[in-house]
Amino acid sequence: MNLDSLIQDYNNQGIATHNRRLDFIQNDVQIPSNLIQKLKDFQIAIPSWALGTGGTRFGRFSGGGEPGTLEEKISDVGLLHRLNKSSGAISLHIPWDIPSDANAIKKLAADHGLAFDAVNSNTFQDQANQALSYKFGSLQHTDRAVRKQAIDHNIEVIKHGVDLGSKSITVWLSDGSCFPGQLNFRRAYERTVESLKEIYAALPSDWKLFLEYKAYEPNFYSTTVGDWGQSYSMVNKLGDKAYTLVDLGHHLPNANIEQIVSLLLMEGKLGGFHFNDSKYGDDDLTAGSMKPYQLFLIFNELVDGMDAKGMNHAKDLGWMIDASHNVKDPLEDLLQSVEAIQIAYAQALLVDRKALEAAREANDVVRCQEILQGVARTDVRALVAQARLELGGVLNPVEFYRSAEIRKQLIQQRGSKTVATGL
Ligand code: RM4
Ligand code: MN
Ligand code: MN
Repeated sequence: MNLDSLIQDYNNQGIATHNRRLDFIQNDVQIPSNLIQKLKDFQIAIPSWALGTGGTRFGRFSGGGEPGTLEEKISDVGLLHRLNKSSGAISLHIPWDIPSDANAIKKLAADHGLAFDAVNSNTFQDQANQALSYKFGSLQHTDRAVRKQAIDHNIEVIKHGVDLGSKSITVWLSDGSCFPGQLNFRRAYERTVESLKEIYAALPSDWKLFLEYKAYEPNFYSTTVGDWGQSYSMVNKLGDKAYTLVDLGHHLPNANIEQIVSLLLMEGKLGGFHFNDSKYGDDDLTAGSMKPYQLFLIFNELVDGMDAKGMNHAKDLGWMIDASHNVKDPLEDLLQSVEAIQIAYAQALLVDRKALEAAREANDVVRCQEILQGVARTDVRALVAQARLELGGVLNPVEFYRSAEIRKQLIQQRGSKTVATGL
């Protein structure tokens, strides 16, 4: 039986239960009339570097059937999108995923209903054929020739993106220092800005540059783009097309990410997101698996801040997952992440903003908490499933993926020893 009819059968079996759950929430909660449409419009890009099993520096335990080529990666993302109808884009990492024939890759993606989200450069590793080393940094490097090599690589990445119809580049630098005294902070900052300006100058007019920050790792003493303040001050120096990108795992413990998001949005400098979750550091775990309330609070600020500026939720920011999967099937993990993001978004859309604002003005702290937690404790999964169903997706993607034994088929097709490039 083909996938479409399997999905049809599966949905038919679950529809009565689904309708009961949907009725319940519709009777229980005041649902804005455009909520389902907003959920339907909201697409989350899947990273090309997270379709295989990730590892730690201690080991890697593959589950088999990993995509060995870019074509197979696109087919995996296409499959996710076929199931959830909300993963309609892929974000490529260069040189891990260089399209050899851009037109053919573009067509393949389009056949799966996929667009290309931000392209990502990589100057945090040395490649086999590379002339100069990034051991002591790339855009900040003391040697102009190394900086030039890194700048040229970023411009190359933009060119690949143009060929694919991508509209943004994400720059994440591991530049920094491992020991006190190693680096002149001011010079490193200035050199980085200077290099970024050259990359920025190569941006097509309808493109955006996202500058991602990270507090530490692989440099353990300082990171040159270490927090949102550093990224924000740099993108301000670049121009209107440069924005800060927030990766949820890149903060020091207990950072108030929702406040950072709120202020960056207010300043018009929030460009995009890398979703994941973490307990200790840049753990790259499934979105919403550790701190679902924080994810909701972040979406609460996103919706509030975007509405304040009349922004389009689906299109005006880059929504991407950046995760790694050590012990889960990567495809199941990504389905879980997308669902968690949609749940947090749906909940944020349910917040009674007038009531919240009134309670804030009255300094009614208890009421503020009641409003937010009331929403966070509402089970909105039937709303998310309804949006998926209306788009032709699957009622419960993870359950369907298992019942259709998709991983088993992928292992049969690709073998159990394939290794995907990426994290
Ligand atoms: C970094 C960062 C970047 C990602 C690389 C692979 O920690 O999050 O976004 O491109 O990992
Ligand atoms: Mn990231
Ligand atoms: Mn990261």
